[in-house]
Amino acid sequence: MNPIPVAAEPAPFPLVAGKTALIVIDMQRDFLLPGGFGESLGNDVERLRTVVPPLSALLGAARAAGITVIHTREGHRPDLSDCPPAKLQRGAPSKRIGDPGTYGRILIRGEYGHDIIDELAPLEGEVVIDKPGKGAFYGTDLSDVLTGAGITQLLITGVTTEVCVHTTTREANDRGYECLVVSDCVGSYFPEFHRVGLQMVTAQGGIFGWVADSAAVIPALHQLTTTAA
Ligand code: C5J
Repeated sequence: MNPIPVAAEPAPFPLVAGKTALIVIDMQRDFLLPGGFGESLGNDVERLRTVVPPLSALLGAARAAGITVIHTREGHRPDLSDCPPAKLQRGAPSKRIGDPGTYGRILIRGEYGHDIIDELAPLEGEVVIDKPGKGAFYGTDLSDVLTGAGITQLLITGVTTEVCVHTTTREANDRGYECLVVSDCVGSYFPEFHRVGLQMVTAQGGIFGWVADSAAVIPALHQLTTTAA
């Protein structure tokens, strides 16, 4: 089947049936819930929460189209053995990874706050990648999962635009994946970082990939569904 072109910057993005995965990055309670880790650092979590409705709609369309869905969670083992001291010691001294927070120990696997928000909870059979770093490839088996599923195209969503979304997009681009960052399905605590982060993806003819909004991607996913049926 021919790729379905998605209207995107800097050029149409080729959506390829059977070779496309939706990546949902770090939509975790620690980052998104009022009273959580993100808010305790002085951030306005509402900026991230604007991502939830369009991302829910995109996730629904991706599931209906039968494309591979992969969720990620940033976090660490309870003994912090996979958290480099440089990461642990940086940031606000009052709240550090592993400290007790409103939703359990901050960014520790198995804690309530580490898990994905209810609205975007993974379905049975969807892959969840636990990552110790900002990029989803570092220290994980994401490469093996994508290679095994024959994926070449990534729809990248989640938080935050300039940190984990950007790092993952760069890692994926270097590995040869074609990456479309969905602009209203990624979010940042900092509007300026979000805006410039998206510009950086498409600069110089798409140095890291493509950018389009969910209004452009969802109809293409519907088309994938009807063509496959
Ligand atoms: C951060 C992330 N910002 N998921 N994590 O520490 O972007």
